[in-house]
Amino acid sequence: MGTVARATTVASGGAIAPGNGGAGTAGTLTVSGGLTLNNGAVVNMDLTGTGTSDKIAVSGPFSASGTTTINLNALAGFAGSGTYSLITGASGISASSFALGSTPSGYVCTLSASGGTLSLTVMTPQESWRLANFGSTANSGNAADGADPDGDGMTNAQEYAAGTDPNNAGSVLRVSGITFSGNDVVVSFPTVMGKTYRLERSNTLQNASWTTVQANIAGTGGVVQLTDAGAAAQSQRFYRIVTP
Ligand SMILES: [Ca+2]
Repeated sequence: MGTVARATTVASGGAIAPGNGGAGTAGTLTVSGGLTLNNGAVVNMDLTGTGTSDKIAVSGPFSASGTTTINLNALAGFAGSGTYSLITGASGISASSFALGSTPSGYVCTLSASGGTLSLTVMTPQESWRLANFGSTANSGNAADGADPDGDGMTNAQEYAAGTDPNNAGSVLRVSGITFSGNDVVVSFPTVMGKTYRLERSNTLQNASWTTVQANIAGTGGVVQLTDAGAAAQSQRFYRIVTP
């Protein structure tokens, strides 16, 4: 879908966009006279399938100085999770020469380079979480959503939602303290920064009896205390903490 036979240099502020017609369509741009990326260069790439997305195929010498920004644009056929070869045939290419600019929303994108190929790995946030905690993106074995490898009674899917450590039985979402304060009950629980929580109460433990004490509780990374006003007068009351 296009060949540049001469030596190609992308200067600072200059942009290169493979594909038939450039941005908005996917294809391979062959640069047969070598490619030089100068600090501040921009590469705009459209993503569809893992084998059909934009790619720059280099033959001849390759060099990159400073940082080139790669902007990723998901087309209608974007395949999502997978590995995409962005630049091939670029002897000596290093991921440290590149920074990602815009990326598809809802995905975690990382760059890596090996053997002259710059590759893009696309993961869902949950796949990225599995990789960080279990070394695999696959929903299987210890990394399976329904598994509980640390034996704390919370499945991996629950620990992902709560932001807790699935390999540490001491890192778990639960009410950690209930104390009386005059006529009120004060409920404590450990939180994770960036997560939101809801405190619920029930007098009977019946499924339909749970009601919200407070919603949209912002995690701080520390223990949060909430007051259930007047609750000390109840003969019994139960609490649970949930994530939305
Ligand atoms: Ca667990």
